[in-house]
Amino acid sequence: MPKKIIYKAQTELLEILDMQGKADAKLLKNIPADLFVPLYELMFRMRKFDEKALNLQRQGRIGTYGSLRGQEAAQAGITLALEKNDWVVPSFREHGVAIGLGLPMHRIYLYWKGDERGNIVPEDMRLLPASVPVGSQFQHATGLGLAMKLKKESSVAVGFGGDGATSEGDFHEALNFAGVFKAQTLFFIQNNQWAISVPRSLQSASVSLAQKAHAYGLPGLQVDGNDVLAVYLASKTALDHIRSGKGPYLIEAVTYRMGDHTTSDDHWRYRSKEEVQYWEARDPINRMRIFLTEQKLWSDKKEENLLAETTRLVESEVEKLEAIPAPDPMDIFNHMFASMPWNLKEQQAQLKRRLG
Ligand SMILES: Cc1ncc(C[n+]2csc(CCOP(=O)(O)OP(=O)(O)O)c2C)c(N)n1
Ligand SMILES: [Mg+2]
Repeated sequence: MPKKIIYKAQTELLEILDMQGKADAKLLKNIPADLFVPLYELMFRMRKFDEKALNLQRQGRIGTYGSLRGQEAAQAGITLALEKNDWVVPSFREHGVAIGLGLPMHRIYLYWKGDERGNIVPEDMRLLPASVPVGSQFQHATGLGLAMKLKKESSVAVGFGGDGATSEGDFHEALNFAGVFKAQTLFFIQNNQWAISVPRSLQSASVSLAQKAHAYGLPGLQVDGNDVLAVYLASKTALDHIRSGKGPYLIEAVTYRMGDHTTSDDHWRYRSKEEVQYWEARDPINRMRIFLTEQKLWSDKKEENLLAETTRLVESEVEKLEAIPAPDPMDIFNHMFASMPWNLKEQQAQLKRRLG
């Protein structure tokens, strides 16, 4: 018997805005025009939140912080495509998504202050706490997506992870399971080119991360993650696909972590000036501002007002943060075990004596 081709695949890349802020007119028609300004404003808020966090860390007012600078389009595009009842399962860099969902900034700063109370999500939000073990979020997202299906809800669970997270076994298990059981899950990969100091080229020999979806029987789409319009459209397409019962979907948003991995890192030890400059020229916020200005939806005056309003918001959130009393040191023993093991009880008693 001659050999037959049993499977052929191709992976698409979606881009709408070019570097001059010009949009593909045909694709643009798929995006409600009344979202253009909100997408920009949300990215702007994320950037100001982030700049303040870095300053607070350098002043010793919060602890180690992981910046999202450069990833604002990826995070705003998906967030504004979500519906109220969708589940968000973040890793540790999705503060922009949390802001977009309405989590007050001071809660997020509190978490990065090393205070786990900042990681307690209000009950009325379908947002899981930030989670540091790389890749573990995907399995939670698959589980939630399956739960939504069994409950016959049209909600989707979105699991976030980075390029590095796609090398974890968890990622592959989650995709495999979701594919077989048609979980209502969107896997949203922010490929920011680096996993701490490990470049994308050492992460996988695949041409794209999006194509990994094909092996598990689900669609995978690559999108320009610094083009907020493209990320919105890709997300909307994926969410509609999942809501209509066709099963899970994977998006790879190609973007760049413009700063250090966290404030404990120095990215200049492993990245060149040229590389960083290349991506700075692709800053997602500047690109969208050019587009809005060309569309006559933006002006210097509007930018000035937005800056003043956002600065006020961020400052008032920092005031709220700093008005929160420090946690009780005894809390360190709580919330881990249903009944405390003997050795922790001993340590608890010791600390109590010490604190008087
Ligand atoms: C299971 C696990 N291994 C290692 C680490 C240490 N670690 C924290 S972030 C990170 C890199 C993650 O890279 P990526 O998934 O690309 O996300 P990014 O930090 O770029 O947003 C590593 C290795 C961890 N937190 N969890
Ligand atoms: Mg990464």
